[in-house]
Amino acid sequence: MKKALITGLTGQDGSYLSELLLKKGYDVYGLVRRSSNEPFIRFPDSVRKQIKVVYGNLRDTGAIERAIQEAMPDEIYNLAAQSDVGLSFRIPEATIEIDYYGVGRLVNAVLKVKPDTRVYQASTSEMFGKTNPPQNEDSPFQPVSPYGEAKLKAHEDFVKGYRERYGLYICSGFLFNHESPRRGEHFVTRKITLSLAKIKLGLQDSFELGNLGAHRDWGFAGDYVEAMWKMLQQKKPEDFVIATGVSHTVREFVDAAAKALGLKLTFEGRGIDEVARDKKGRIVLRVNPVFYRPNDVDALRGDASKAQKILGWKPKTSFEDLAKMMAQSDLKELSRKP
Ligand code: F7E
Repeated sequence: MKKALITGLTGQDGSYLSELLLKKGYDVYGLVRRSSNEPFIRFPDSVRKQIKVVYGNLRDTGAIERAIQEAMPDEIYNLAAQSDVGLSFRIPEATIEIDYYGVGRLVNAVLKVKPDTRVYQASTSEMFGKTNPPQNEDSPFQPVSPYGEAKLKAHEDFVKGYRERYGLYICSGFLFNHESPRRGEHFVTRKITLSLAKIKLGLQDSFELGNLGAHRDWGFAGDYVEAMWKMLQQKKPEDFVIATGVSHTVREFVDAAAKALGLKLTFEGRGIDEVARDKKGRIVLRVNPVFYRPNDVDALRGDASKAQKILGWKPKTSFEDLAKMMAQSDLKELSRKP
């Protein structure tokens, strides 16, 4: 039986990946941050029971080494991160601490305890930043956020660097935005579907967003964890862009999610004066500059043809189906609550 250790197990990607690996017959271990809240909120009980938990985090070398000693994994998936791009402008030091130094602690622990472990590093489209789309593995990196900077440095020093210097089997997945009903509520897609579902049910009148014109290449997280696994099953470690190849604006996501809930919205105005109205003319969405970032990536659209050719991977879920899945899941959950 193969063994896998997942850091960031309790996040969106960790939950889908652990389900996938359990289905494939893996023994799954998770490095989990101890917190006062229930960390397994995203997990069905049947899945939770099968996972072996090691408490610790990427700030703690001793905990990382203990997790590797306990699991003696064939594969490690490093999904733990301070992954909120907007927040990274406000907490750059903590972002670097986890997203850069944390990766360093992990790869050094792998070399010390079990150097034949295969490692997946969650790299990101944020590293391409201002580079014009479509972005592929050969595109230049021009990050604009502390998050993108930290992830890029981790890729250069600990993925490329440790692969070349120490022969570590380590791959970067340059994953473009990937969403699901399990997405954290502060990311834009989930904020939109949750707000619109509340508006549909009369629990809320309106909501606010920042940059409606930003383009993102949004896929379904459940499809993307398959690619992570495939990367670690190859003869040699390589890096891959994982994306749908189609991009949409934040405004288009609002529209698609609204349609899925039977709400017809009309957008009017520009910049911070833009609003969306429902068919009765009521304002349901306003722009609030508070949600703008000091520097945003305007246009991301990935070219995943290398992943298709070498891994045989391609996305299965369309943009419209993703928006519908998320909006309907939020509507169902909210309708169930007393
Ligand atoms: O923002 C705009 C915002 O926070 C998407 C992370 O998983 O994917 C994610 O990073 C866009 C940006 O994701 C709001 O300015 C407008 O242009 O959902 P997001 P992100 O920054 O693209 C990459 C691949 C990662 O690696 C990251 O870890 O939406 N936007 N209004 C807003 N964004 C938020 N969060 N909230 C708003 O109110």
